[in-house]
Amino acid sequence: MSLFHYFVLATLTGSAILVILNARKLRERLTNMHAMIIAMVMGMNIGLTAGVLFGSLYQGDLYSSTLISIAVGAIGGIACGISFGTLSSIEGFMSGLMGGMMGAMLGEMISHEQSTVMLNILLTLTTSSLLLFYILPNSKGCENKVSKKSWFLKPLLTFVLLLSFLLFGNQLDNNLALSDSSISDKHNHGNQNDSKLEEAQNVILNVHPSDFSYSPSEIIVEKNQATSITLNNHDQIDHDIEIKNISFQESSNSQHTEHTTGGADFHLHASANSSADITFTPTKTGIYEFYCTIPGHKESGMTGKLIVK
Ligand SMILES: [Cu+2]
Repeated sequence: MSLFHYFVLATLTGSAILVILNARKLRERLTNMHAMIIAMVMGMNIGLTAGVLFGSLYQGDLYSSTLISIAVGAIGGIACGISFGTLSSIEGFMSGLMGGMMGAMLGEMISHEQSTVMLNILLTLTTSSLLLFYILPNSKGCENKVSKKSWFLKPLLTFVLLLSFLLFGNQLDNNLALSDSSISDKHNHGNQNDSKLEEAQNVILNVHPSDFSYSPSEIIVEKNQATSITLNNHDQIDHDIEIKNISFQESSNSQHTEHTTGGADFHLHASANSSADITFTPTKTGIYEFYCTIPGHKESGMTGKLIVK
């Protein structure tokens, strides 16, 4: 459901409420036939519009869209007829039922873009049909003459109001398209981040057999740039890297902490004869000491320096 769809449903509900209000006010001026025509037109319009809406929303599931649409159409039709009496209610009910069924089939068959156009047409029909209240009583004959000079302004005003209202609804659809494109922009932005990851500064640290040292033992990286550290352990025993109190954002870690000693901020563990890597972004400059946490290794010289510029 997009904003435009909510707009359509709100307009349908508003139209039905306007019919109820107008019916109460103008009931005396309308004949039974007038009332039945209004109930039928409104019920049919509401059913058709709701049908196209749900038909296009639930494309591929005509059963559900038909059920929902005939329910909406029938309720709308009854609502439009109930203030006039039983006959009009029945008329509205059947028209809504039929409109909902036909609308759902139409919505099922047409594309999304076509359904937007169709919804606009049907919405125009529905809202314009409200004018029946003002056209029908006059056709009785008694009030048919032009009494005020401003009479021609009314249809014009109505037209302008209706047009701006519907344009507003369409704007919702455009906004949706805009937000869709901004989502894809964000997506592209995400891709840019991905390519930044690919451009990450790569640091490879080797640990040679029985050497108890890192090669190289000093690494320089740049602040706020994605950095990947690969620890290639060629030794027969496990080694790792630990850096305390370093500010960084971790992006990925192939092998997570296996034997952290308390308070460690950064940890990368490589099992015997294997390698491990971590991608992170250092967020503070400084010189950090790194070392191996396996007992005795640090003391044997497994230390190094990470300089964040
Ligand atoms: Cu070690």
